[in-house]
Amino acid sequence: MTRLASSTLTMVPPEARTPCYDRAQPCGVLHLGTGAFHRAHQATYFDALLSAGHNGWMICGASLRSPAVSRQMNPQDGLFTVLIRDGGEEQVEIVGSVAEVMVAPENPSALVSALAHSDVALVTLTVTEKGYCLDPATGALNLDDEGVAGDIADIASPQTAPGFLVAGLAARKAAGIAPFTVLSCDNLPDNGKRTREAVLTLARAVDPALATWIEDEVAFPCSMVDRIVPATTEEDLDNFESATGLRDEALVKTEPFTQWVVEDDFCNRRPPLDEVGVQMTNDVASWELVKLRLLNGAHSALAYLGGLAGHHYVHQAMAAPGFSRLVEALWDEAEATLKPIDGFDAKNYRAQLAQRFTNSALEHRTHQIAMDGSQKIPQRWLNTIRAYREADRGVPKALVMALAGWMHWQAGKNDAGETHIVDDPLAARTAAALREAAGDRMREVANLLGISAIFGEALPADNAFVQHLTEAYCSIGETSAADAVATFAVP
Ligand code: CS2
Repeated sequence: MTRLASSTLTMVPPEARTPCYDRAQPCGVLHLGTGAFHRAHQATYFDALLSAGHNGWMICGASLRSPAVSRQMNPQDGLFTVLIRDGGEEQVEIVGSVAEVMVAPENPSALVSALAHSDVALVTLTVTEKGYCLDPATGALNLDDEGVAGDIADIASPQTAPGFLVAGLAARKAAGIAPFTVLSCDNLPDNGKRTREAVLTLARAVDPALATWIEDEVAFPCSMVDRIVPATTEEDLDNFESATGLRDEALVKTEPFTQWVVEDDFCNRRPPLDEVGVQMTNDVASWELVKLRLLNGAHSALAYLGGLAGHHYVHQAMAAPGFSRLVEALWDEAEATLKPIDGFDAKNYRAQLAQRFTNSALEHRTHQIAMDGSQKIPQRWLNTIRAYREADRGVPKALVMALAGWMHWQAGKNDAGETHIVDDPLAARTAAALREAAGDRMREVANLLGISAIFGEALPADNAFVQHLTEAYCSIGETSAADAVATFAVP
């Protein structure tokens, strides 16, 4: 087996784009969470930047959990393939912007030293929603989280993303090195603000003077990221190997669409990302809401209802009876809660989303999107429902149906009675809520709504909402998710 690496780059098919720049240059970026999304998104923008001759913007990657990514990438000198798929078409790019990947748990202080290196001007993060250790309902740092408590007890050996940021910034302050900019690239509303709050809360708990310095000196711009990146399968790796003779364990597959909107607020050198298609703006929040409520909101609805109905992939769910009608209704509800943005055309955006969701070449698994729902649904659905209710528009039926789907998903069984794992940090809580209700559907709904870390206090007290939700939940229970969606009547 021949691995993709600098020495085997010549074996890559001639039509593939390969790095045309000297890769032996400083890492201006340190990235936390070098998973598939980072590789198909931010790493491709930095690859374009380096290709355009902007030196010093290689990425030093870090995995905060498993060593798997380093085993995939380090033997390949950080190189990896991006397959861009659209229906029957495929484009191949070899990306060279990642220099190496460190494994934080193996040597936390090595990562802290890397964060303190003066070449690093920017720290980017894709650690998923749960990686910030926030309370999903309030967005504040969860001080009861084990990792956070560990960081407070021993910040020299951090475990969490906020912990590494605090330790890295502390090391820079101590060495008299200017701080890096912290750029969150996760699907959270106000991701920069939330990251800042989390870092400040943690810093206050370990060293108040450091917290003041961070408050005064460090920029935490918000950003909106968008590209659909399904998890790579063994089959993808095997197919690439049989076509090229090269094994690429770090290969990622994605769609042609990509978008990155970044708030123009940097405290250290700013990479000229605007030259490679990044939208620099001062109104990221509006873009973020559009993306979370329309794209991610619909994605999660397709994941739970589609997953319950037995659809493995998003494009299959989109083609099943009633699903695209439900998605359109969900978009109507979500759109009603958004304020207009200059240069944003909701009709085109929705049409483009519908097309992206039907890209069958992506094979985007509903179960992948269903992961970590407790961390996702507050910003994807619940804030939308609240805004809709506050504007006196009645009860948003499609969002409520989606939420009823999420509730059924927690039982770990689909319409056909096949079991699935509820992959979620709060899975034990949702399971206990269902168990306690002993099969009484009204109580199941009430118990799940009682998990305030997800639902807060106001929504569970909203009677009209609870009544509609209970009806939707019962209708799925009495028939099936497939039927409930097929017969979903657009109000
Ligand atoms: C998806 C996202 O897995 C999920 O929750 O909704 O990863 C989605 O594909 C991206 O946000 C698209 O930009």
